[in-house]
Amino acid sequence: MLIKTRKKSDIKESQLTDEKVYKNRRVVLKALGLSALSIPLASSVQAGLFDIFSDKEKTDNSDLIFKRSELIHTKNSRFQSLTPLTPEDKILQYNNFYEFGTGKGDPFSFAQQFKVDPWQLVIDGLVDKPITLNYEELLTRFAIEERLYRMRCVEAWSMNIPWLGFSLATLLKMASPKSNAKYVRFETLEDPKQMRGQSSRFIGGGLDYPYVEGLRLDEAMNPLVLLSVGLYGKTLAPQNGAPIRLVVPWKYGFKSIKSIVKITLTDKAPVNTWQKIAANEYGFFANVNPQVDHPRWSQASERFIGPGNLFAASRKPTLPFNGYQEEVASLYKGLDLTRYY
Ligand SMILES: Nc1nc2c(c(=O)[nH]1)N[C@H]1C(S)=C(S)[C@@H](COP(=O)(O)O)O[C@H]1N2
Ligand SMILES: [Mo]
Repeated sequence: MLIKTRKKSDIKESQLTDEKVYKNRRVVLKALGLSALSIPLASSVQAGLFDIFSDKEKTDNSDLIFKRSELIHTKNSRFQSLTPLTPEDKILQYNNFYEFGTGKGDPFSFAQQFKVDPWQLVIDGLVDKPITLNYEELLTRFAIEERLYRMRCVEAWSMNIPWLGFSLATLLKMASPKSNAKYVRFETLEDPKQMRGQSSRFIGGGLDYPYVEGLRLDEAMNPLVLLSVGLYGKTLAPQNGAPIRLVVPWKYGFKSIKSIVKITLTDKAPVNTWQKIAANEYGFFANVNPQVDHPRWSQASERFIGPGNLFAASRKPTLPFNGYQEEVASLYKGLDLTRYY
């Protein structure tokens, strides 16, 4: 077999960089089926994505992008009407995941090689039956359903996302919480080698890692709370929190913690990551509330990221509890939502 080889020294460094950047960009966009939206990829990700000297380039470049698999699921008929959905490419490329950097394009750029298998999710603390689930079990132990949910970031942008997953309550019941369990604490993977934001306070936005979130047990047991393992019919991409992440649709997005390795039942309220860094701006509850502004901006309306130009996204009024008040308002009876934001 004849293999055509070129010596690296045949090409000047400047040419090499340009060609590499150009080709990688084209290949990555193609792999994602992208056209209009093209967030520039960071160069350090492009390096190593593929080798311009190998023949690989001509055949298959899909290994540059994390591979998502089809997930068998049913549609939950209660949560099927939400239009328009945010297009898949935007959900995959406009992210908050500070472990990979603070820019909206950083998680997509820097998470494609993230290892989700092997994985271990542990449910422990005040439970009678601690549980450990591996990667395969996360995807096969529970009946997976599709639910279309609104997602509202505390930064006042929003999306409509077709999640795949199962109710957190199902898993918690399996673990049999003890009667003194009052809260649920969630923790993201800590792995600075894979998550660049964990190895530098500058890249990671000065947050303390691992990222921690928490819910009151009665909130956690509400059937709306989803453990998501996929979206748009396929397993999650790393930038969206693969292999498993929380989705709490009536709370600001930062509560929906990604890439979870630990769920601990406790009798004390967990201090969540954002509350820890700025308690006057981010509370424990973080219920979407158009009447309680963030100290630095209004929460009365939001920029909806739908089909069309990302930067011409439409504004719409923010709904109390993000539109889920019928399901969850009773959880907060008698609570001063201005004080417990
Ligand atoms: N571990 C971890 N989870 C996280 C974050 C993060 O930085 N780290 N960002 C949160 C924020 S602020 C939002 S808005 C959502 C965004 O989810 P998405 O990128 O899948 O849309 O993830 C949340 N979960
Ligand atoms: Mo957010």
